[in-house]
Amino acid sequence: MAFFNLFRRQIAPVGLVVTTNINHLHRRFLSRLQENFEYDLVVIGGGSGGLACAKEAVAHGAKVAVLDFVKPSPQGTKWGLGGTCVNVGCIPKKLMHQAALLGEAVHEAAAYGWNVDKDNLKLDWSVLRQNVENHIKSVNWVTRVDLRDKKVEYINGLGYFKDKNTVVAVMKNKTEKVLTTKYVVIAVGGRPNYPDIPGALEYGITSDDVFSLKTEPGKTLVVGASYIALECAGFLNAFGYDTTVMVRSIFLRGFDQQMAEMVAAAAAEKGVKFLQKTVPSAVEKTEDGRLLVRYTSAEGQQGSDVFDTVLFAIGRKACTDDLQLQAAGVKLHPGSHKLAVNDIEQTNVENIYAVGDVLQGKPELTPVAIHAGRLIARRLFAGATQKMDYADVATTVFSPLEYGCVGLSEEDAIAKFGEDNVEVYHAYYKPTEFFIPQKSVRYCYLKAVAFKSGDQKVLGLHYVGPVAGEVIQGFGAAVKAGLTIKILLNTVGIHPTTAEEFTRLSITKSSGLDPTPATCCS
Ligand code: FAD
Ligand code: NA7
Repeated sequence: MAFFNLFRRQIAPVGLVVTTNINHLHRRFLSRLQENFEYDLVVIGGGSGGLACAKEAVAHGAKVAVLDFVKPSPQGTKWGLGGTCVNVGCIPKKLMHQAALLGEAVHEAAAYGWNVDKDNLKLDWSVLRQNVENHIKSVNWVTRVDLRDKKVEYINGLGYFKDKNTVVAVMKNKTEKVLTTKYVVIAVGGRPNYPDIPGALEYGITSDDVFSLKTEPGKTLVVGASYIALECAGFLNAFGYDTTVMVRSIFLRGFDQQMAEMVAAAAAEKGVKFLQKTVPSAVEKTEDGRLLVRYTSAEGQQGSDVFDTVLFAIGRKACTDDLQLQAAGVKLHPGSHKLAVNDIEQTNVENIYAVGDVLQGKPELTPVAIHAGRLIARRLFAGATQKMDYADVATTVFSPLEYGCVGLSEEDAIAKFGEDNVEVYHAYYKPTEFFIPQKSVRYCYLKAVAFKSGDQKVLGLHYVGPVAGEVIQGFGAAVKAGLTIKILLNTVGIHPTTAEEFTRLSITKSSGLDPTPATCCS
């Protein structure tokens, strides 16, 4: 610090004169010193968005610190650097989904001639959990090394604002580290909600805990009917645990509802049970240590059942409570814990930006946070002007039969452009590999939502079936590039794949023709 002060007093005035002749890195260095800030950028939150932003900023010569701190869940679960996706989100979820698919594949393997003892299959939860945990720990380690190599300063402290240019990190030992900075990016993400009912916090778990449970989940109630609920219910059921999903209203709010119903029906076909139009009212411990859940239906009927695990997947709350935003003058979006930003992710305070799940009204997805985080850094430190485009972001629900989509749902397209202007091409299909093990093809279905006239620009693509994420990713690029039905149907497919079914669409919903395939096994 003494060096900085000396530099500021002795050299900076001269530096001002020569900045026209030195590169932008030196200019920024001098500007930071003149403004008396220790950092160009402090990022609060070391998850998908925060880390991407920090690394990109450093690559453009900025001096950057990232604060990351994980508060233990009410059940005491905690984890390392990297945020939700790596530790308690996408990564452990995908690994458990893969474990579920493999269990299914063993049964299929028998039909394909493999000599496997499929009737005595049993998942060893402790092996799965340990291997998932080991992978996550290795990612935590690599992330840390990467930050060190890239010269991003990592501070394992809980951040809060002292003013708009001062962030304080509260360290594990409760000491405080004060950081002054020109810019701040808030990337604190969110944490799972608990319902306000007796016993929920005491006995319930969330996605923060499920991937690292020390004892196997056993008979499980999953409360919630969206993305995380259906994914968790899917793999738990596949592992052989009696699994019930408690649905308050609809499945997969915000997604195409025809597809959402299919995802749920496909899960039910595999054994997941559903308690429709029901909410929990209390969780109590029984004498033998299990959990009695009392619930109420929409018609007011009371019921109860006993479970080993109660998993709440009822949405997430942005982690803005600890930030002391008022000290910096940052305002929350009215009535929410999230932050409203303009089209360059800037909050109402000029030097403070936000990215990722903390944003109001943006998709809560890792690649969205990463992309937007990088763009912020490029605009702040590399003179770029490109803005984040939140439209047509492809996503996949890793439910037992996966659902991938990009663009508008059928109902959103109709609401936006009118029923007369929208055409839907659809088809049921039969994946070749399903025939020998005689897997159900009842919910293998896809559709393209498009304008009715002209070349029929595609507004949305929806696919329920195997490897949905892999199928829909490439089509996501095509939709971004302005895909039309004309181009889609003029694309030669790869045979025999399920993705090629998009290129074979010929039946429109409005025709009323049967979209089931005519042949049994082509
Ligand atoms: P996060 O990754 O949540 O990172 C925020 C970090 O900031 C955390 O480490 C937090 O502890 C820390 N923090 C909070 N407050 C402070 C503070 N005051 N000071 C310091 N640090 C703080 N997305 C996908 O794209 N694909 C998927 O398949 C997928 N599956 C998911 C499955 C589950 C079960 C869950 C829960 C999420 C899933 N997501 C998925 C969503 C994805 O994880 C998030 O969109 C993404 O992690 C958001 O990144 P972020 O940077 O906004 O926040
Ligand atoms: P979502 O998408 O916010 O969904 C929450 C689900 O929980 C939804 O089905 C809700 O039903 C239900 N819910 C909400 N509150 C309650 C209560 N109190 N009781 C019962 N059920 C309730 O959250 P997710 O956790 O699935 O996913 C969040 C993001 O993380 C997602 O976008 C992914 O990108 C990753 P509703 O439809 O409101 O009746």
